[in-house]
Amino acid sequence: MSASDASSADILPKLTLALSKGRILEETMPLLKSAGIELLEDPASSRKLIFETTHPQVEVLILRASDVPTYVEHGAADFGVAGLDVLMEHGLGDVFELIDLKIACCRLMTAGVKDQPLPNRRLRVATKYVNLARAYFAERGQQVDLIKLYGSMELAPLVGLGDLIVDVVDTGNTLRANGLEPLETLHHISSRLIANKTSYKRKYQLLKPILAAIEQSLIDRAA
Ligand code: PRT
Ligand code: MG
Repeated sequence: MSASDASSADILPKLTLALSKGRILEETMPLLKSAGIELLEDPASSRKLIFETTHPQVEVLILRASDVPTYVEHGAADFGVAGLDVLMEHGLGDVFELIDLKIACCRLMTAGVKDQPLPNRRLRVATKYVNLARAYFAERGQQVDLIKLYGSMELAPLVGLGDLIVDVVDTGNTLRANGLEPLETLHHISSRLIANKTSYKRKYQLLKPILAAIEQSLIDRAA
């Protein structure tokens, strides 16, 4: 590479993409590949948090799933992938939701101890989705006490921390393995491609072919 190549690469505008490790990263990678974007290193075996890609203008940030909307909202990342559960809990207002990627699908549900009737008093509900749980029970006119947790919700009812949980469920195996049963569905969930509003306008020329390639691979996938 000549000196002039290096300097022109430096001044090219960058697009920063926020992803989270695990199912979202795994299921987003094939879609990115269709847009010519592959990570140069495997995040599973690296402690890095910023990754270069085969696309000279795209870099990937690996974040905690629940932090993705915050990075995108503040423009610390230009675009990102987050579950609808995380987006709704965060509040959808300040980012553009561009594409339903139809990946990492699951349901946000209430669950309780299997075959155990609910007590006849104000229920206690343990969840990391306190905003969504509050809205759900308020809509039903049901007064509940919410207990905020950050993980392992399935444990709570087993040790008397709450009568119900609100959590995402895929196969239901984790509930069953812990003697719980799924009850009501609050929302059907999939992951969404979101963008910072300013980045979307300023970097549209850079984003456009990436969005088009992702949309095309979703069409091919559905066919
Ligand atoms: O783990 P961390 O606290 O950092 O964040 P996170 O749990 O939000 O991240 P991650 O990667 O686990 O989930 C990212 C997104 O994937 C979520 O926001 C959902 O939109 C989506 N998703 C899809 C799921 C599941 N399926 C899912 N099954 N997220 C979590 N789970 C959990 C579920 O709660 C259960 O504990 O996985 C476990 C196994 O599920 P079952 O029902 O198949 O047994
Ligand atoms: Mg998790």
